[in-house]
Amino acid sequence: MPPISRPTSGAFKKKQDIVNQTRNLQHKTMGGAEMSYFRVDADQVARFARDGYLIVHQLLDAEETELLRKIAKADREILEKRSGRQDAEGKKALIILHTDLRDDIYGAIVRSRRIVDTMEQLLGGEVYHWHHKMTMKEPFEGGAWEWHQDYGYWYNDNCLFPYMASVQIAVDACTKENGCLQVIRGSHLLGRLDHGRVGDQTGADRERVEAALQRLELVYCELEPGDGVFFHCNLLHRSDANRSPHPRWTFLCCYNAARNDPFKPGWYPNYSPLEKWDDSRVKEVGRRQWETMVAATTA
Ligand SMILES: O=C(O)CCC(=O)C(=O)O
Repeated sequence: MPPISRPTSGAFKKKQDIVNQTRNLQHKTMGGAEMSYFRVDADQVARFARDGYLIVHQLLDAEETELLRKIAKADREILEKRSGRQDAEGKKALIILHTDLRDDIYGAIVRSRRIVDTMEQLLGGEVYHWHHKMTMKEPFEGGAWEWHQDYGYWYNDNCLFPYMASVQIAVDACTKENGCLQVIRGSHLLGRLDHGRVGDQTGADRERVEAALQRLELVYCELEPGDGVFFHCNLLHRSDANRSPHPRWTFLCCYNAARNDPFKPGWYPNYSPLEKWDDSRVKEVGRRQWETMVAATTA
């Protein structure tokens, strides 16, 4: 176990986060209904540069979150094609990953301005879609994700610079008990560490991780459904096995900077422009997708 465990989320911090989040919601009137979408500000960009991560509460609103949850949980492709990655103890965390974008709720979230514009601010320039995925830990069974940096292995996908980042969006509530994301604050500044095999996964050098844990703060990113955490590709992160009766599904969208196009083709896509969609399309596309799914089951 890591020697230091100091969750940051005191009452003050939580309040501050909510104040910041509220300040950064952009209000629009769409068809008479008031809609609010997240827009990152300079202070949050600076915090991301310092900490390597940024938590945004209600990145998706209640209806969008519910659409994502019910579509994902009824999605046959996820159930049939997801695969397991064994952790150090032999338990499996489940994952399904796509490099293509479709006109479904997943594609609408990946392309949504609130996320793409934020990524562009955080990474300092145009970004494109690297991949997106659902990670799933079923009650009592779901395994851990071991300590790693995403650039620990994306480096081997021919990206020269660590100009890459992800956002993890909670589909279910993510808690300490069901294996929420843990991050080592500021560890993205360590640079890329050596990685090796841990179970079926790629894990960061244990000795370095322990040394980082002695010096930097371990943060448990507990999220409500619809909350998101943006994190830098060199940020050390992990998550525990699910020891609870509650599922823990999360949706992750991953981006590469356009100026960091892989220097030779690999498994992940080379640069192609990412179409940005208005935030309102998440709901629009999600509602249509859900209606189609319901109609298919009742036909
Ligand atoms: O789902 C999780 O908890 C972690 C996923 C992760 O580490 C990753 O996608 O890099």
